[in-house]
Amino acid sequence: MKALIIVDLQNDFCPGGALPAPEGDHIVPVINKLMNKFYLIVASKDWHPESTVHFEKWPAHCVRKTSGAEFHPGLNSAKIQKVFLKGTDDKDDGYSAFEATNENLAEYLRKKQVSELYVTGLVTEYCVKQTALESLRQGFKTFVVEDAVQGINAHPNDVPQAKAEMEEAGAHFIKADEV
Ligand code: VGL
Ligand code: ZN
Repeated sequence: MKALIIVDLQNDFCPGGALPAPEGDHIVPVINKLMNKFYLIVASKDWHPESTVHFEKWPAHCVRKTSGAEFHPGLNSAKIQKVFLKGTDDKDDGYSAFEATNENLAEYLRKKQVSELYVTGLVTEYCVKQTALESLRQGFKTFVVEDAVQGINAHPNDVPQAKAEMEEAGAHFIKADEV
């Protein structure tokens, strides 16, 4: 069984948001189409309290229940079976979707007999990377859909370096059309 995870495809990580990936919105149609190839689709949301140590490193973003924390309006979110909320603690970053506090992602996937996880969303060098690395540690065969992720790329090597790290750890990079 394979599952699709959409990491943090929220307004604040898209152009016009508080912490945007410059082309974050470009992956929305790619993911909408990709969803047709999966029975099991889950997503994560960065879901921060108003005040958190995380905002000492980053501009405030994805504060729970604000419009910045909503999914990008173009995303076909009706197809998402479960949303995992992370970064909910005021004392840590909660980058990985496996750190969700409303429900345990690894247990959820195992219960659904998932063995392969396809990772998409925002942003490549933080939450996508940490989710993919933890997925590998949890024993899932892990694919990163390269035209369905986007980075902030504050330093021009950030995204290439993140990809190298994921590959080194055992992640497979594929294109949406190849899924
Ligand atoms: C993220 C930075 C801060 C992400 C979340 O979703 O990748 N990046 N919080
Ligand atoms: Zn965050």
